[in-house]
Amino acid sequence: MSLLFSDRESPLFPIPLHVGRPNIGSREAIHRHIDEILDRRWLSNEGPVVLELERRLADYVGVKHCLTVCNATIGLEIAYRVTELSGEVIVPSNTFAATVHALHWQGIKPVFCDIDPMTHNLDVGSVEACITDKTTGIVGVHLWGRPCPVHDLQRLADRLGLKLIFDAAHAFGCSLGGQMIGGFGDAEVFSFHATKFMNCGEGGAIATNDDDLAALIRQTRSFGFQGCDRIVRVGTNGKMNEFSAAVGLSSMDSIDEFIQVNSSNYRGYREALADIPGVEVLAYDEQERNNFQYIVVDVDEQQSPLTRDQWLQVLHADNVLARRYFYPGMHRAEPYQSLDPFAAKRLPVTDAVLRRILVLPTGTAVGSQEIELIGKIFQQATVHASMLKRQLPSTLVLPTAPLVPVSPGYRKAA
Ligand code: T4K
Repeated sequence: MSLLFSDRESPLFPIPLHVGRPNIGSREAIHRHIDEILDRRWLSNEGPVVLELERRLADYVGVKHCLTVCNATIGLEIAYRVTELSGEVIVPSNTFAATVHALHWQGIKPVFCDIDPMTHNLDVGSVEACITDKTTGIVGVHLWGRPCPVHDLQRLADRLGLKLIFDAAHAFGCSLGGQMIGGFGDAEVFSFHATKFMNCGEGGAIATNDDDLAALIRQTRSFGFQGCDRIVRVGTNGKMNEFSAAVGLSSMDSIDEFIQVNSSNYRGYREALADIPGVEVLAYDEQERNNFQYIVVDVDEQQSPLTRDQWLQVLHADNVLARRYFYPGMHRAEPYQSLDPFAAKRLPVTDAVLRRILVLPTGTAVGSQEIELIGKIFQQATVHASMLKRQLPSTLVLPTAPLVPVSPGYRKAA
């Protein structure tokens, strides 16, 4: 029920607006691919659609190898394993669980280090301060698609003989200094999950320019097989199937359109929220290529009429299901909190950033009309801030129910 529009009995948006509503490419292309896949009776194991997608991805990114996997989480596990990470690895806490779980899953200790307050990416000074004689690598996350300080991290890694992996789950289609993300470090891992602007339903890819590493990745994602019945190393099942690759190919066909929509939404949001005090849509560097897939709002509670969590409640009441990625941080998630209970002491910037961020819906399910209405919610809430402040707690108790679609309207939604 809307907290702002008292003339309305239902929320402003009858159908919820999600942050991660998938972009859908050409249905005809997907159906055609699926028919061909069924005719061929070749459904997985490096089939022709997967191989075509890998060629397209590698061309787009400008890397020698872009090896598909069933999701980025497994992709990270494989990347960590083939680069022989062990002992301790430096990683940000302000990331999705997968970056960190994939380390712990393989018996590696994640050591959280702090981030830069402007970029939200690894702070090189903090990385260096966390290094011990057990450190074997650094994992950077190109958060929101904005690149890490790649060159400084590479220099540090080279100097200390460390491996450097990038979790590029958010950064497909983004560049640094004109070079596409995918070609940096030892390997970079993309996500093509349903909620990513380029998606396979579930999927991901490991990009690398290293031929030997690529060969290891191929074996590792397929049980360690070399050829038909020879197993040469420990492996897993990380293969992408043909149906996911078909969705990925149609997504690649529409990639320019998806980026165009995201970019226009980004501009729309910046305009719509420009006059709200203490509320700022994080900027992308327009000298670079961006995918604009995350609309990240920074709330400065000293200036803003409402706290970040109050904004969240106001938006949710009108069915704008904004998220506070990646609150409260992996250092406060189990088992990491118990394993390193004092991590927060060295993460003041991480904690501050995690309290300020709100992510708004975008993608092809959102357009200028929705953004205009969301702008109106912010404006009205600013006008009625005193009333809302009396009504709403300043910090939010997390909902226990998942945000799962139930309305029949979903069937019709684009
Ligand atoms: N590294 C980083 C930095 C990442 O952000 C991620 C994933 C990974 C690694 C691992 O990548 P994968 O292994 O997933 O390939 C979502 C995504 O599930 C997750 O992939 C993504 N990051 C993360 C940032 O967002 P949740 O838990 O916030 O939301 P989820 O999946 O429930 O979806 C969000 C909303 O989207 C839902 O409330 C409803 C809507 N939705 C979702 C799906 C799946 C739809 O409308 N349709 C759909 O099909 O994690």
